[in-house]
Amino acid sequence: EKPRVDLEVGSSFGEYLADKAKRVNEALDVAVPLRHPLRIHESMRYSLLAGGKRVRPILCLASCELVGGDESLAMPAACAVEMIHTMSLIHDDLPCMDNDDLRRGKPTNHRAFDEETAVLAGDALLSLAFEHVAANMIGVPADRVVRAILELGSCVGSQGLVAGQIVDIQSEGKDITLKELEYIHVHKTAKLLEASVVCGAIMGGASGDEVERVRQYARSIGLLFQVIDDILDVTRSSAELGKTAGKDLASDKATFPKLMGIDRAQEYVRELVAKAHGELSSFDQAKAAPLKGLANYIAIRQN
Ligand code: GRG
Repeated sequence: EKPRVDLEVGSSFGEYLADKAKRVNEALDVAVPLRHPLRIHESMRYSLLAGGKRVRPILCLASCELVGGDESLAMPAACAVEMIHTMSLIHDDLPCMDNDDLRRGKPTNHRAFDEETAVLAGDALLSLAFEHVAANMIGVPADRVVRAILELGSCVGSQGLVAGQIVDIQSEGKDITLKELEYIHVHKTAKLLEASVVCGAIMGGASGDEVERVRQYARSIGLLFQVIDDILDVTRSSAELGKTAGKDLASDKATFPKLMGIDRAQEYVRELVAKAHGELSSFDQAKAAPLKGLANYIAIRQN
């Protein structure tokens, strides 16, 4: 039987998101002050404060609160995951990678500054992510900080984001299987979402069992994020072309709708939302509501 999940997101959840994003933005603004050498800090701030949905830091804060921690305990880790995400976007847009001109509705970092500065801004943001967590561990036991740093490090490196990116580059123009596509997305997208949720729980004082359950939740929403991205690509280009066969169904790029069909991809979305909700069933349901809402939000997002 197909799982039935209500994908409605109420207006109070919209307020929750806006409120959390506002505090994340304030913390990021303070975390990267404009100081000497001005150019590198301008470049870092340009991309970091350029908008974006702040899904990863909000997941981190919500996960901390799920296990009874105060938001403030997870704010440094929340900033760190957004710094890592932003660095990956800056590097992904470079001429040697995707060579993109626009990001978050603005010229990409290397267009607004130059290639050298964009590479360095990414490097500096990656390094600052770790420094920021270690420097702001006030009130958090050291073992939690070490475990969070381990999660962050492993999600970025050659078993994480970098692994996904290199396999993606190597698969360009080739036919790939659904398993290979999932490998790319798990590493490029899901690993950082997982680290965001897990770091929040660790900072909030979660037990080993609780960490494992939020990790499973995060794995489902990580995949969900990418299936939705692929569906949006198809529906957006279909709308542009005024027909059902969108750009991605026609192009070489492997996507979930292309490999499994659009109907099955939409069914997969519902299964992943149900699985994510299921992983949270043993927590206090009032405290689990934001993470459930975030799974719904990812499933119905339009950008
Ligand atoms: C980590 C050293 C190092 C290198 C990075 C370039 C690279 C290796 C990896 C690419 C990672 C990448 C760009 C993955 C795509 C992630 C993704 C789904 C981006 C869109 O995220 P949203 O929708 O964007 O949350 P906003 O702008 O809302 O934050």
